[in-house]
Amino acid sequence: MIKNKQVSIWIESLSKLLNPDNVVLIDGSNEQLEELRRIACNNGELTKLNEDKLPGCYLHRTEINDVARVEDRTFICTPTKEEAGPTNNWRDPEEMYELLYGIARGSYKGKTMYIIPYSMCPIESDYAKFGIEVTDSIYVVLNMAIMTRVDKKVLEKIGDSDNFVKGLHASCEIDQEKRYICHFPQDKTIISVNSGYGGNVLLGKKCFALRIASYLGKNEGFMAEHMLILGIQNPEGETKYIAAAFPSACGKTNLSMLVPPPSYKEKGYKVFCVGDDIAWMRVGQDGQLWAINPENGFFGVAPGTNYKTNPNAMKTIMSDTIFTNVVLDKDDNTVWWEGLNDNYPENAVNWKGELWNGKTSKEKGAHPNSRFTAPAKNCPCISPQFDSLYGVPISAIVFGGRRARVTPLVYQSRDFNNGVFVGSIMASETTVAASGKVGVVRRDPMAMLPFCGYNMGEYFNKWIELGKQLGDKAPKIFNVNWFRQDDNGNFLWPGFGENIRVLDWILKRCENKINAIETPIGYIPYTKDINSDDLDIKKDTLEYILGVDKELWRQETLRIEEFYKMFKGIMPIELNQELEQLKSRLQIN
Ligand code: GTP
Ligand code: SPV
Ligand code: MN
Repeated sequence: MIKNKQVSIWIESLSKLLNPDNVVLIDGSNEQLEELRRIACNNGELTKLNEDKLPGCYLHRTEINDVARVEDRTFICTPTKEEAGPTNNWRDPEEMYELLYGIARGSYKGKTMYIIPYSMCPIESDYAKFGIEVTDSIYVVLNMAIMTRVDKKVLEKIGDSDNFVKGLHASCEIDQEKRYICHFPQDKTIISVNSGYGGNVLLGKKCFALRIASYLGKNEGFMAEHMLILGIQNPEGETKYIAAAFPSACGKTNLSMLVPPPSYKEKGYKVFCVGDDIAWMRVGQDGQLWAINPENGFFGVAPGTNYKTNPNAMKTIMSDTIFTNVVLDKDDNTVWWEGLNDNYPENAVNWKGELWNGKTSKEKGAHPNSRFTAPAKNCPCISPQFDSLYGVPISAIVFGGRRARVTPLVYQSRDFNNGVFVGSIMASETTVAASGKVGVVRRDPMAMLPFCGYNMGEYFNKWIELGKQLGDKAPKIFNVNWFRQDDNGNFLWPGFGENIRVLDWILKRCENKINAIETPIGYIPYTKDINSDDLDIKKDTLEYILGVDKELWRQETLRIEEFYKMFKGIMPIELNQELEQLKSRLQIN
């Protein structure tokens, strides 16, 4: 069935280990996927939704204990602990292989082993990287077929080489005590057991395109980043691209496909989505920074998605989409989630699979981390460059997080190294995207804390090196925070489509078109330069969220200093200098 030498050796050994009843090679054809959808509907893995209202759409529910990434059970298994660094969970590779093979042994008995060859990036791109995921879950096959480029040609590209990422997923008993998401960067291997949830099992996504790829990029000269990529076309018809890193569930998908408010549309602004979650970046032959989205679909947060907040996402998920852990409206066999609309379904099934009445129930119907998996091609504002073999040139890098206080709506770093510092001190309130406490402020450098596949100190050095390589062609670096709150917990900035007003300022700054106010942390806008025409926001509110509270920043600096201690001896000297300079600008010491 498989002629490739290295691939068949590996598959053979897995076959012996897992002991499946059948083996199926996935070729990406619609006939084959359609057959799998039929089987999954018969065995209850999927529910077919209303074909008139949601053509080609399905619903899936995961186990109740299996609804988010599990960071405390995610491991980087490098030969030494130092290689994984101070922020990753580390285990000895040999020990871990033994444990994982022990858990997976025989677990495909009575099941089918699906072999999925896939490409991250367009297959013909020089930047494409290939992977093969072995799984016992049809849900995984169907999601991978949306999120990546699953194609027979991938095996041709791999040939007899061992140049592919080996991914093994075994559902086992979905036992959370035996759940492990493990990465062996040196072996280009990922093993995931006892989960069926998104980021834990769609191995092309976080496991490969971020953790393994960041490690490969360290040696091959590219960066794998947790970033959206968007293009903004101005009234003159020029398109500039922005890459932005926000932690999970902090607004990447929303920003990447934002719909400009009427006044911007009238002027002729357009936004194009290149990617909503991951960017691979490198210095191009022209000396500029280029970014490519390795994915082929969106795995987006459902709650809060509606025609007002994200109309492009709504249109994207109207067909050929898999919904996970949302509400099933039994009356018309469609889906619903909190924040979709006020038509609370009364005759419904909640994410746990229980009968649920949205009018009377106090419990939420959809899981807060419920998701949609949709093809990028469905997105009305997908960029004409989406399938570009080279990606797009980046004019600005934006970091951001969810902070009720402290971080202003937007500020610009002083220069590239200062921008790397700004990325390194990112902090954000934790969200439902990972298991654990929600709403706790934690440091999440470049939104990569859970995704960097090697020592984060070394990773910071790679960023500093990148700046040196780019020289005066380096993009400008900014920080944004859409989530400032008042004392009652209300958001002060309208967000969503209105965020273009901030992007507009960012691009004007990149083109040196306007001045800004220098503060100890960087440059902030003059209030008049954030266009607030026809925006429902008071001038003093805008001033407040744009402001830099020096006392809060002095306290913040102490926390940054504490955080930096973790990287003693591995932190680039440039970043320690940046911290000292910030302290002196804030008159600390
Ligand atoms: P991951 O897929 O986990 O990486 O998340 P993401 O970064 O793509 O976040 P997403 O765009 O899905 O948004 C997460 C949540 O934040 C959703 O509930 C959104 O409705 C909400 N959100 C996004 N943008 C904004 C904004 O500008 N303002 C406010 N207040 N909420 C926002
Ligand atoms: C994230 O948590 O950043 C996601 C969803 O994009 S997952 O695929 O689960 O990682
Ligand atoms: Mn994400």
